[in-house]
Amino acid sequence: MTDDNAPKPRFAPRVFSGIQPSGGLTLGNYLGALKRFVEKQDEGIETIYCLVDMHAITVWQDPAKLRHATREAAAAFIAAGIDPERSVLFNQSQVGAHAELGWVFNCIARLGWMNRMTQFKDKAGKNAEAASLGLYAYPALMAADILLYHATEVPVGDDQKQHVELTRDIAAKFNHDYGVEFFPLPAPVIEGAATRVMSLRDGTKKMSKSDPSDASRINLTDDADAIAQKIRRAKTDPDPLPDAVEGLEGRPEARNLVNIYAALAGSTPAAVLDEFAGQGFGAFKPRLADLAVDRLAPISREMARLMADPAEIDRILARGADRAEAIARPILERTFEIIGMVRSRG
Ligand code: AQP
Repeated sequence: MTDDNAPKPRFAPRVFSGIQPSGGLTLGNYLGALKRFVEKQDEGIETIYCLVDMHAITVWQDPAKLRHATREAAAAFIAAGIDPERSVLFNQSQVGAHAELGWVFNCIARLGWMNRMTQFKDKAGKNAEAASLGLYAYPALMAADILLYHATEVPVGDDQKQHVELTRDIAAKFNHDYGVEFFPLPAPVIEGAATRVMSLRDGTKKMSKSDPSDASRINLTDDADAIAQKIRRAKTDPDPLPDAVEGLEGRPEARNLVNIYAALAGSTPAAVLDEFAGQGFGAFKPRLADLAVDRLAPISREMARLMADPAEIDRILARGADRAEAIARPILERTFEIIGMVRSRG
């Protein structure tokens, strides 16, 4: 029975998240983000998913490769289970409101906040002077991506938690400065056994699509042989698997492979160790490879099928962009009114 007197949430539940088409998607993107996006869609919440091509160009992208990666990422979303009828699926640059609200948020975010963003430090590295201004401003554009839809939930991998928290700070400061309750404070949703999939070559480094070493990651386009070979060659240690999760302490590579297994199997690291305790990687890796191929091969097959018709992918993105624009534009217009911009074009 519903309680009619219970306070109504001010914002309806709405999910927004995105992935950069800055290369082919990896197992990390799949387990940390894409798989979760599908689960959210299937929970029946309104879901909006974006290929954030404007974020991708914060570091140099070859134009032909960017176009290809954007279509391929769209194919990956659909192959993984995103239904473009039930979810809104589009690429960011087709909805100009993202850049417009991004500018407004550049004027809300404080330099002190941006200076604390660890991803900028990681990506800019030692040569921060040569990094683009866009790379520095990236989190303000990401806040715009989310708040443009009044999204309340943002499924992300662990590495993006700080950016979603910054989004909350930007929303709160906007609301406070203008004396409104206009933007929701969205919550990061970081769940599952593999919220931070690590490199297969270095268990202390995140698996990343832009890592120069292809052996460090599993790509969603890898065939069964490539997946098996990368797992066989993944860095490990000589000890057998422990019988409890605490035994993975100080063994980042072992922990990573156990987490990947658990996430692919829809299980938990503890249950995986129950099954494999005492076994070495010689026994564990082939089982992990079989599981990975079993889960990923249907996705890469479907991606290949979809990529044979790029015009259809473009049509899906165009339709998604129209639907996204219909939600975003009124929110942007209201934002401009709140901040005192004259809007006289009707
Ligand atoms: N290794 C990972 N484990 C779990 N989740 C991950 N994500 C990325 N890598 C992992 C999640 O995927 C979503 C999209 O990420 P992104 O493409 O916007 O950028 P990113 O986080 O910087 O990912 P990459 O692969 O490392 O991209 P590049 O190499 O271009 O910088 C996010 O939800 C992210 O958490």
